[in-house]
Amino acid sequence: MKNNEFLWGGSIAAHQCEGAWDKDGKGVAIMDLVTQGTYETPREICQTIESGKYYPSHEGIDFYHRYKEDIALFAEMGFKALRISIDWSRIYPKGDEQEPNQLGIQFYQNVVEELLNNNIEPIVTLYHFEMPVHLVREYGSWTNPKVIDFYLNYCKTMFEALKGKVRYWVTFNEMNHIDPQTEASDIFTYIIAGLKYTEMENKKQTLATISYNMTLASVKAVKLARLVDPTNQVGCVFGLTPAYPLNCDPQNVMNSLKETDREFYQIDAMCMGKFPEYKLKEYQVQGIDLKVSKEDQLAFKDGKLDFIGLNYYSSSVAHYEGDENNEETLFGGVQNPYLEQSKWGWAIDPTGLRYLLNYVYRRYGLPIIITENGLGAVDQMNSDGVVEDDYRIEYVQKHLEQMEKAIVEDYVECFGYLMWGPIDLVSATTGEMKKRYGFIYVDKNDDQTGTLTRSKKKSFDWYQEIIKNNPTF
Ligand code: BGP
Repeated sequence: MKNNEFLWGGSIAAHQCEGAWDKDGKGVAIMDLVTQGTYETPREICQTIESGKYYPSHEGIDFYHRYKEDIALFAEMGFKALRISIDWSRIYPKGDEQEPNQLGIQFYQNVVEELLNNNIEPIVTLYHFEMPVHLVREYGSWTNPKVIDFYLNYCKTMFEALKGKVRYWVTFNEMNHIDPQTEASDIFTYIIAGLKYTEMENKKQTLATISYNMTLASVKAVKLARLVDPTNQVGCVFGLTPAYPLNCDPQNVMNSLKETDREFYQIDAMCMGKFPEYKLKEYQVQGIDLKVSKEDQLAFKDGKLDFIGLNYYSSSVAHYEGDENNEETLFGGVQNPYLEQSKWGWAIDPTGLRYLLNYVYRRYGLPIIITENGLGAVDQMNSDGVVEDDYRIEYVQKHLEQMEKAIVEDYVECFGYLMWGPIDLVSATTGEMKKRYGFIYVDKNDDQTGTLTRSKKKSFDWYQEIIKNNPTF
């Protein structure tokens, strides 16, 4: 990539931190309809706004008004990069308008300017689950190819508005959780496309169509980004989970390979210049109607990614013969007896990061940036008002050690590490504030109390040292 310096930093998403959900002409996005849920039953969080519930994301951490203070703290830690997302509904409130909302554009221009003034490289995600609700209700979300055109129009507006300022773009965050081959969960189909899986008619066909249209939108956006500015570097972010075999029974090893590969077909389509034949054959057998037109074929050829963004939190154990009685984890499969889990049941597996970096790099040969990694935990302040989050330091430290091995010993081209949620923000899958990731504490609680004051956790100084001592690998 262009940078010689390793891109140390963090990742945040608009709907989890900005707040100001109905300010300055912003429309309603699907994530504005997510309220606090319980992690045991993620489906409960798919509520509608009319229910009168409290929505922590509506205020977020008020990044909308406090971005300068927050960026100053990131700069103090030594960040070289910050991944932000643009909330589509700030730019096109309903999604299908002719003219964009200038106040929305201005906000992101201000944020980007502030980052550049602090020598922080902006990495901008165009779709981190922030689709205007109007597009879901009136057009059926990504089931409708018209939505691809609305998305591209929005992308063009932002490529032009931030031309010469933003060099790294991300077309989508984690579309890979949409896979027609398996049962999906409401939470994933809801946050990605605003639709509940349980309410879908003809589930397989609907998921295949959503997935295909999003993949096509991504490759078309890549081409568009280059047309607007040939120096743009465009990637897509995937949330990947290696699935291990329960034991060396070859059948289980085979299951694990299939399970790991299951969410790779979109990446194949975005990196290999064509929608994969194996997926089309699978669709045919399952009675899913999906045709790749001549025009689409060209789009896949022309829209190959420049880099891959990897979100990594956890590994899983693949389904295996005879596991019917085992309880499923969020990532599918069964619990790994060799690994500890976070409070939210996510297996903590630093080696899985090295495994994935190798796997992805060897498959595509493209540069990779770690776009998310971190530990969701319940933080408590000590009597001096400091969060002593040694557990977070340990988590990140161990993952960084594995990342370093992948770069230095395995020769994986990895050009950055962006820790998820460097400042506490609202959790995406639970809608809660108590699941915290940050190096910076935000005084906000799920009972609607808190001053939103920022303070440094113990991990703040630790990450600052890491960045200072490791300019490159
Ligand atoms: C990823 C999302 C992020 C983030 C993270 C942690 O899948 O891209 O938006 O939220 O998961 O998840 P959670 O907030 O549910 O702990």
